[in-house]
Amino acid sequence: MKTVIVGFIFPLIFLSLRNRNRNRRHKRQGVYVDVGGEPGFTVRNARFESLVTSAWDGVTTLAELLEHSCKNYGDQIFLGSRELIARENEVAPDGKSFEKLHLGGYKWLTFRDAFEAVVCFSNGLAELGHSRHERAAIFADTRAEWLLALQGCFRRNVTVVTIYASLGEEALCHSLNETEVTTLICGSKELKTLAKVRGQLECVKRVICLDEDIPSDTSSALHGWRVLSFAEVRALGGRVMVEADLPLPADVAVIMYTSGSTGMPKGVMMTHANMVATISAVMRIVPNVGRNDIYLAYLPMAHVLELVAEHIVVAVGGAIGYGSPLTLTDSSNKIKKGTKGDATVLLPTLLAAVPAIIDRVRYGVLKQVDTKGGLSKKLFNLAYERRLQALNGSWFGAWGLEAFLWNLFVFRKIRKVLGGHIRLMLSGGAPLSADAQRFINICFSAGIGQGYGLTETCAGGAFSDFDDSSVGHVGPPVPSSYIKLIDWPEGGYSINDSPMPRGEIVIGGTNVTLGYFKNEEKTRESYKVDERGVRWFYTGDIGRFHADGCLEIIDRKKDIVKLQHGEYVSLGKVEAALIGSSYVDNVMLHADPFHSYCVALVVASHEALEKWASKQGITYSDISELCKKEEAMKEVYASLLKEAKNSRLEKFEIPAKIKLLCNPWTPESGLVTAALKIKRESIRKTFDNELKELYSS
Ligand SMILES: *[C@@H]1O[C@H](CO)[C@@H](O)[C@H](O)[C@H]1NC(C)=O
Ligand SMILES: *[C@@H]1O[C@H](CO)[C@@H](O)[C@H](O)[C@H]1NC(C)=O
Ligand SMILES: *[C@@H]1O[C@H](CO)[C@@H](O)[C@H](O)[C@H]1NC(C)=O
Ligand SMILES: CC(=O)N[C@H]1CO[C@H](CO)[C@@H](O)[C@@H]1O
Repeated sequence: MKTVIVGFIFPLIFLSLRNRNRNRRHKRQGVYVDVGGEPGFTVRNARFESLVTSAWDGVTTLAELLEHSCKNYGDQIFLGSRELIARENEVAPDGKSFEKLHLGGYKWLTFRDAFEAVVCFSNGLAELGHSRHERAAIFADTRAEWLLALQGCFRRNVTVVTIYASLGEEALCHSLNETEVTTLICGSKELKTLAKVRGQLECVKRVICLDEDIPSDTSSALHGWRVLSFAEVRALGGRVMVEADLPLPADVAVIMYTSGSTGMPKGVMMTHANMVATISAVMRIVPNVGRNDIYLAYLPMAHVLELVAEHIVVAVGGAIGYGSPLTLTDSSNKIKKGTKGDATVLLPTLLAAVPAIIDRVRYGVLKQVDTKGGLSKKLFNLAYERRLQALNGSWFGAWGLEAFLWNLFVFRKIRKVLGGHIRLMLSGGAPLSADAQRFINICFSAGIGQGYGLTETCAGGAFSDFDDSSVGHVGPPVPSSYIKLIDWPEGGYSINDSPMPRGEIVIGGTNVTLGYFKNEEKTRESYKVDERGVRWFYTGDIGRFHADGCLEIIDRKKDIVKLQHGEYVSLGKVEAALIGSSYVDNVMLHADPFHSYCVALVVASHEALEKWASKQGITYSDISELCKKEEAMKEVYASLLKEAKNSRLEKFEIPAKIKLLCNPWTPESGLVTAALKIKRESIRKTFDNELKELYSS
């Protein structure tokens, strides 16, 4: 999905003396600004009169940013990776076997080591014959070598193409073909995928594998390609002296392929200036990020949020420890029982997360509390309730002895799940629910600010103040962007609406990217330059501005469908209501202009459904059989109706029929994006028959 919503969550301990929150709700954070281009209602960050471009003298590119930090922070630790002690197979009672990892402590590179590795890699790239006009691609999981290879390419003014690991083979070939990549940088896992599509990739000449052990079974399938390891390229570069070939701010740093909800992914061209502007802007509004911070990196680096977050840590001289979503906590899937997860070894102070991961942590905690039951459950609920009430008044007013005691006796153990030192969390991919925000506020003693941005605007957009505890909005524009609302008459949104101006969100400023690679038409559709030279990107999202200058996302243009009799249905709004049912793991509402009612595909929550079935005494051989049962469908539908009623949905908004599905929608299946947003087009295609059935029966 092209939208990357960026939410930031910030803890409060270090801010507790700055009692600025009492009048927070009435303080203006964004102010009206006069701009060129299409008429609309435009707001800028109240604290910065002009748009921010760079926070440092002489730093205008990502290559300069790294060099600057390596000079300043030389012997400090910088990039850490965990040692693999053992890979083991654990066999579950049902005979399935799972790979478990036994991981050791973090091994660190200092800033000096890292810079040396970057320079050697970049020299090696030149030695291999990669010319400056050719592009390189990185197709790998998040790890230290990812950042080193990226920066190595930058020192040769080589544009790097990034591809989500979950994009699928066709999209992978399309991206590599379109950008005529000659050097492909990947992990050994990805080599296997590449071996399968070798025949479709004509431009690729060489492959650099980030792992030492290149699987031998792939070598014959990769015929014609030169395959080297990262260490070999580094060693090659260490033996030669090659003058750096540094980029200019206007040169394209990254072509980031984003999984569009329709058709092939599009490559967004980001310049060095774009990236530096966003990094500088975000740093300015998040004070106190510094060299003592430790950041746990595990989200995909092909995601602009992660790329920006890691470079903020680079800029301030902090440390980055690498992990993965499957090894994050002690109870993560791939962690061998009795050994430690990434967070408990690293003890990070900063963390980025998608709301789905925050929800997973939240459900984990609530489940544990539930299982314990008795007094400790009562205590937790009491503590949670007290803190919630306190939060409702003023976040800082609530920071007293009582809070201290609750934290000491109830929440301290919960904080330990993520190491116990988290000061600041970044959340991206989707809007964070108010419940999840409160959960982090309370259980992790962390204040939450939410933000909003897109790959096309280089993650620039809106960003709420870090000590703002109100829910439901994404804050004022970041200091590198203007946010404009324009009328959308067909959808019934206008900037003259009362009580707040509403309309399509258009983002302008330093951070707006150049457009889509080799796609003039789509670029012209979504980007415009006004008479004053400011670039604007049309997001297709619908928002409204609160009186304090904070933006709230209320809808999406594409997600509003007109039914046969002319009523407009907002798919996202209805889905958000229906997903409240405990039986629903995921849901997609389908509406079209040829019918007067809508229908829904519902992925059942196995746990809730099985619990219900055992209560009812319903027998079934497996969960897929249970999902097919008429009673199950009826039970789920009844609970959807209840949710719909609670959310006051109109009759035409409520699905007239539903299909209960059993298999979860995962990024691997291509039905949701890496950020776990549903991909309507793919789901529609996959369940075409089911949808037809729903309309015909
Ligand atoms: C960097 O590479 C791009 C694309 O090949 C080229 O247009 C640009 O002039 C180069 N920049 C410098 C400073 O040579
Ligand atoms: C990529 O290019 C090759 C050769 O030009 C072609 O055979 C293949 O179908 C292309 N694949 C995609 C997904 O565009
Ligand atoms: C918080 O305040 C709102 C209104 O300001 C109220 O509706 C809600 O019930 C309160 N919640 C708690 C837990 O006190
Ligand atoms: C790369 C890019 O789009 N740069 C523009 C950023 O915004 C400033 C002013 O808003 C323009 O002058 C730049 O050309």
